Amino acid sequence: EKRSSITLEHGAHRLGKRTDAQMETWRNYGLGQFIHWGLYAIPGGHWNGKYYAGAAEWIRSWKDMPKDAYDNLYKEFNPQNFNAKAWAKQAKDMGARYVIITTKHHDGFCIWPSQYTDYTIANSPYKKDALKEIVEAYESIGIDVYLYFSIIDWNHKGYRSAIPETGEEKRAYEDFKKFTANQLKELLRNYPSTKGLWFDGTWDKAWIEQTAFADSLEAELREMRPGLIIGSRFRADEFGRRHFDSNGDLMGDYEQGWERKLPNTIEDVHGNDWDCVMTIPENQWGYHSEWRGHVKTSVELIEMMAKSVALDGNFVLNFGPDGQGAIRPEETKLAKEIGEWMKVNHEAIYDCGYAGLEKQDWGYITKHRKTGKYYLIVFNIPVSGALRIKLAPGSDIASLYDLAEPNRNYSPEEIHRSKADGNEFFIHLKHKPSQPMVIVLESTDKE
Ligand code: FHN
Repeated sequence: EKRSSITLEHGAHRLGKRTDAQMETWRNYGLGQFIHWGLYAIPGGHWNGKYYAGAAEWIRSWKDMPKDAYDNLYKEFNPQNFNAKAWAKQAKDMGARYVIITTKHHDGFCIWPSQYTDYTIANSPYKKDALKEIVEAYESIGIDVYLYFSIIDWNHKGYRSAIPETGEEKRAYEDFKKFTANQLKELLRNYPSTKGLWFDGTWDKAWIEQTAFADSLEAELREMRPGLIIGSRFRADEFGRRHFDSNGDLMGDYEQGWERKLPNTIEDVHGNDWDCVMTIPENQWGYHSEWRGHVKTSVELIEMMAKSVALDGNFVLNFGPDGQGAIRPEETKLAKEIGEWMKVNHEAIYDCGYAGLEKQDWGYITKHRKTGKYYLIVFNIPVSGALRIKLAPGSDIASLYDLAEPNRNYSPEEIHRSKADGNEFFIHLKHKPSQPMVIVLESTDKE
């Protein structure tokens, strides 16, 4: 519900979800892969033997990192182990249906040969267009590609986080705006098969003030590429509101605010599409050679994915290949484990969303958007061994089976129906699985 309704020129231009086919595809992905790959992968969170405790892709901003040294790293960018086909194959085996790749992070280094700056891969010893290799490899294996683009650009002379009203700085920022627009159009021209832009680095005061410019640039980009998908991080409204405009309406096609965190209830997502982008360690996106603190397990990640889908979102897991282009063994192991689970259980994730049933403590319930089947994704088996489920009034269980064992229906002895509340059932489990399990429930619901 709208909180207020003032007239906005640069607020949301659409209320409610997009209903076109491209967005429908996006909504149904379930699982995506994020890749942060750029010059920061070379130092990998260290400089001169010192450990940088921040996110590896931010190392340039560290007091112990000489800026000159960082800005010359492109002369060493020559990833000999980079194999886009191997990345794509691993993502596919994990079960990812889309990838978001950093074309340019805050440092400004472009992994495509942009004609608008010299700070690109074309001037590195690698020379080749890595972005093109990535787009081709992923698409040829059936994974849709989205382009991450940082508005913050520490390399561009005109970039500022804040600018005065007039004067030279202001003029230089105008050049920066032009440059940004040029690069975005160049990306859409050069990689016409990609599906959307994933914006980042849009929180600076200077950028927030570019309301009209950003709004018209977004319109131009959308016009260039009908169906293009852009999230809520690109622009602010005329009152400086980001993501949600001054009326509380979402700007862009989906909410991009779920970074390293998840909503807890369906109310938290306000009926919008959304994605959650998640790191494997606590806060490292680019390659850091030494992960400290908690590193998530595959079961934790699968749980986050299930929770995302159960709340109508996509889950996007980040990978940070190293300076030679190799994906680190820890990530490879997790991708493999998630892939093994997905091989058996992907039906509970793909093309599924919010089930509309009461949340239960044992896990998450998703619902297939076409078949209407419910998937009970179980993470915490109660000591009683009985899983409670509450169906819609008047509906009954038509069939119940484990996704891993579709030919064995649960027997009547295993399903207890509550007498007091006819829609409440208890499913008695005979075994405790070592992995999160999925039970398929077909109900007698008529929709
Ligand atoms: O500063 C970046 C960070 O390095 C990383 O790219 C994440 C990914 O969503 N975005 C920014 C922080 O919000």
